[in-house]
Amino acid sequence: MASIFTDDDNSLFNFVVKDGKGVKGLVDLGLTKVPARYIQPPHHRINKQHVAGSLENMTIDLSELDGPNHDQVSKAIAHAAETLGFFQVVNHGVPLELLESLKVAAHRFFAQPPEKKALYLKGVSPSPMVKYGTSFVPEKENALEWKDYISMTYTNDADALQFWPNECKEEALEYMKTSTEMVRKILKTLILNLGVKADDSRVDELAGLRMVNMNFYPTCPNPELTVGVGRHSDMGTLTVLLQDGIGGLYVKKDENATTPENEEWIEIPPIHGALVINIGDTLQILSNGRYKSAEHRVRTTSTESRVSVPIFNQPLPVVKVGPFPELVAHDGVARYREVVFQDYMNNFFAKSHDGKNLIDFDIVMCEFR
Ligand SMILES: O=C(O)CCC(=O)C(=O)O
Repeated sequence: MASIFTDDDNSLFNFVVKDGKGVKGLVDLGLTKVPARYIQPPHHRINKQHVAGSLENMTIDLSELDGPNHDQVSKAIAHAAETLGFFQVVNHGVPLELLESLKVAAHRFFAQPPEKKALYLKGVSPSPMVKYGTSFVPEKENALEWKDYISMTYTNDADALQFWPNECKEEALEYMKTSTEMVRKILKTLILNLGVKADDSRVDELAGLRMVNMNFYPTCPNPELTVGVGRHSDMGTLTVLLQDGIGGLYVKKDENATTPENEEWIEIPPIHGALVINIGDTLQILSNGRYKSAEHRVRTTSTESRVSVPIFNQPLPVVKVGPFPELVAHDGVARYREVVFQDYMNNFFAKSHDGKNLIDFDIVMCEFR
């Protein structure tokens, strides 16, 4: 297969990105080694030596938030948000059968012929709220990510039912709806734990922009050279993630580790029926740095294709995101400047994945003001 692409022309890029064949299209050609365009520089590869085990004891039973153990569970959620920025939840209110159907729906969407998926490419998709693509921002990346995706932003039910792909729309919509109450509860708990009042309208506007993605990571002939998703943090408030049983999601343990040699990464193990929750940049900013929006990334595998289904819960675009005034008064400093969420999003999608550069830039802005 390698013979149909050359490294010095755009044929591979056109095939994968512009024509919408995706990584899946490449793999279906039967390639035996990854094209040069997918080879990551050494510091972005996932080196097994830096894996410091897996996150076994961070599973929280959310049903206990409504019972006599409320205080204990609420503290456990805050502790996870202050330390790793990742935890898993069970008894979350999303039916287990739906979680299974979602994985099936994701496989169903990506198993379609490329021309069906290409109907949702940017620029031709029937709605700007639905986008099929590959990698993250391929035009800006030196090395591409080994991932195809479909992204569906929720505006209202009628639009979702009209524009989201038939192969997955019912499952995706139901997932978003049945997880909304859980997101509200976790967010409220986290805000209250900061000593800040959390009325419903504030909570709703902080998580009012919801995007359901389905990620597809085809089998890869050289997992040691590639990444499924490069190191990044999420920009929103809270991410809910369903992963299948294959594994490969890693979180950076110590955010102060600055060189690849002293970094340690922890795997978030797949747990049947559980959902992964992680803190996004918005919550780190709101909390004036108390909660950690953890850097994470995904490895590829040579054995089986993997799917994951995140819901990115984000502030409405017009919302101004800055540290809660109560915390600034207490801390004597605002560690982040206030930013309109739409601007933060524009910056996020303008650059390739490269750790926490966006929020770190915000900190620098504040220190030098
Ligand atoms: O696939 C995963 O486990 C994580 C996906 C992710 O980090 C993302 O879509 O931003």
